[in-house]
Amino acid sequence: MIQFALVTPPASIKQLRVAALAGGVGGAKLAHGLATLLPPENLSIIVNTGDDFEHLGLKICPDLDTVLYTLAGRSNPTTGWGLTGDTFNVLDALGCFDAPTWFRLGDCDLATHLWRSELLRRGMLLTKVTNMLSHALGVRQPILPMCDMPMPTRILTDQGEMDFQVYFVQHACRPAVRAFHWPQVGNAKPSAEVIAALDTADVVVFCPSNPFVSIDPILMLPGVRERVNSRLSIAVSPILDGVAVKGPAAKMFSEVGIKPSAQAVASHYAGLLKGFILDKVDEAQIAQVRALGMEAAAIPTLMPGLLERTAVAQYVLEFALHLL
Ligand code: FO1
Repeated sequence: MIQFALVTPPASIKQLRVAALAGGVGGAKLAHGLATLLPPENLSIIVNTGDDFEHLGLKICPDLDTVLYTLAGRSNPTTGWGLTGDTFNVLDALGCFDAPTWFRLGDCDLATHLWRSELLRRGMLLTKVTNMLSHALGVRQPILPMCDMPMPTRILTDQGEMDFQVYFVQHACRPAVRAFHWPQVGNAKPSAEVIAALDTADVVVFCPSNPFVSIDPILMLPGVRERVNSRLSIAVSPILDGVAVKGPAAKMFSEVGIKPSAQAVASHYAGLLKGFILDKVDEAQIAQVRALGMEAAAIPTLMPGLLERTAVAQYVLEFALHLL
């Protein structure tokens, strides 16, 4: 006799198992909202590590730290990155030696980079290190680096090819982008934890992060795109009224020859998504997004505080339940 396992679909948003794909500040905000609504065991946050770099002998993982500090309630509310109330005495002292100070590492933030670098030097994997840092800061949701090996994003610009943070911080995103490049993608693979999070997810949420340099690096790891494709995937637009909420996403769209809009983001992910959430101001684009083969809805998507983050997360989860 053939036996069928009875899989009961989630009846409420709290029962949804969610894998969120996130970059830095925008990703952290939605992850924060999701974390307030879901039991910790039902949420995994898969984070871009293409922005990671070695600086002053330390391994810096900006997006992982932004997500970690945000979920720990310790992120700097003005910048979105770094720690609230941090001081910059070490950086000022480094300046006296003419050492590089363009990347603003706060004194307490430095403790994270020092300890992470030390644990990596002892042979621990980045996934394990991130888990230890999260545990120490009281964060119970798994924050998963997309992979354990380096996969740095390189930006090809009109001023030459450069590391992501050199482009982003040192050059303040001024050079015109021609293309994006991941020279080490051939050696990179997602961690077992990332694979498990995707395989057990009812829904994959693309947070409102930069499609080119935050979400694409996660999707290009072997096996990830296929897994995302096999789940119910929903994205929230990082572009609102043609402008990125934060960072260079809109500028990048323009420079690669695409008019920046929520619809351009949906089109970038077309084929992968079943649902797309855009901001109320872009409501008129709903029909164009639906024409790409996905369901679409418009809500207020700005998330300055926990109230708005929870409201957006609540909508994302209800939308997912409706589409399941
Ligand atoms: N972003 C900046 O624009 N300037 C900085 O000096 C800077 C320092 C920094 C230090 C630690 C950290 O975790 C993040 C930091 N960021 C800084 C943010 C980071 O460059 C970007 O948010 C991401 O890489 C893009 O998502």
